[in-house]
Amino acid sequence: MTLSTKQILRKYFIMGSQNCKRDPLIILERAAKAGITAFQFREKGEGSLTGKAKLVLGKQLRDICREHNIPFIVNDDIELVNPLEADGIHLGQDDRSVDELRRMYPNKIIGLSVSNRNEVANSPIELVDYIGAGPVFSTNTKSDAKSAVGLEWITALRQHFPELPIVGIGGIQPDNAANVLEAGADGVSVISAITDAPDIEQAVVSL
Ligand code: TZP
Ligand code: MG
Repeated sequence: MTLSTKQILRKYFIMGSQNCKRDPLIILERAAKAGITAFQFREKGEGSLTGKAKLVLGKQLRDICREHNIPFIVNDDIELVNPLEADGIHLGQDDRSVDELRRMYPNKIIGLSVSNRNEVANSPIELVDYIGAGPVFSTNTKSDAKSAVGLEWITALRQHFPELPIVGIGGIQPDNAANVLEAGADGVSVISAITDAPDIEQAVVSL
């Protein structure tokens, strides 16, 4: 069964080893079995792996995704796309340009983060497969996260782009995920809601 991009975004788990207090492979394996629909390898920030160790972990995580038929997306690590045979790449506003990446990878999933109207106006939205909107709520997971933009941002994007796949990010937990979907998102992307969950299966199911 091939999922549409909107379906892929429904429960989008993002993680790197720096987010994990337990073995990242076990966390991903459990999350995959419980029903996540996409995974993003985001090995970045304080305590993250680099070089060979990063590549080795990425391959192990990719293999878990393959086993469970879950798209494997890398976070702006362009140099990892080929060695990890990633299904897609997620770009921030300060990363390589969408135009360039689309030329390099015509058939891969390309996602782009947008936090405000100015970023939308300056981005080639027609070239991306989905947008990540946020931070919806405040988060402690990303030290340089912009300030929370609220559910209003999701609603505004949905009004402006009725058909575009949109995923919310930032501070999303089982108790507020439904609000993000009601505001117009196709799905929720989360880090700590899964990495820090006492019961991973329950967290994934209730997102
Ligand atoms: N981009 C915007 S907020 C954020 C990223 C990567 C962190 C999301 O982490 P959490 O734990 O789901 O709030
Ligand atoms: Mg980035």
